[in-house]
Amino acid sequence: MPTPDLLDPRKEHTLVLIKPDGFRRGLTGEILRRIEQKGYVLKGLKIKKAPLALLEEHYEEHIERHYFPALAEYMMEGPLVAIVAEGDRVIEGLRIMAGATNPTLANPGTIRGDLGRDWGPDAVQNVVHTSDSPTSAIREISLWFPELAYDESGESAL
Ligand code: FUP
Repeated sequence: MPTPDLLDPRKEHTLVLIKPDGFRRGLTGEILRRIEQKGYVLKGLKIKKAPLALLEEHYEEHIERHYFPALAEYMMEGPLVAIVAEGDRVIEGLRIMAGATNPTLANPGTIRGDLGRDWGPDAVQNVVHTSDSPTSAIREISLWFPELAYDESGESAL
């Protein structure tokens, strides 16, 4: 009997984080609205203060980079919102909706282009994170939503 709150691995999922700048600025509703109006389905949603150990795992590819300490500090400035979104090609779709990493350069119409900008020389505050590949999405969802671990039987969906 499948457990109803597990994710169906036959469907595509991605992790979205509304970073602390986005949450603090009251942009959560606007970002959720965009995700839902695009037609993606919310499968997980929580407000959380990220511990350093979680960020070190989440940003494992960046941990040796010079900017990692500033990035971690920014990500721990306050609560963030973690989201699992579901839908066909949702990983690619949300990357396009998020826009370029640098919010000053991100196109208008994207989340970062419409809602973000540079705020000075410290960490790039770009409002959202979205998973960049199916492998990253599975890894990141299991980090932020261990309770939503994929149902290997493929039988369950919310
Ligand atoms: P993205 O996939 O667009 O979220 O961006 P990256 O995976 O390249 O980078 C992850 C995060 O590291 C970005 F959100 C911002 C931060 N970063 C910096 O702060 N400085 C840099 O030079 C590069 C990335």
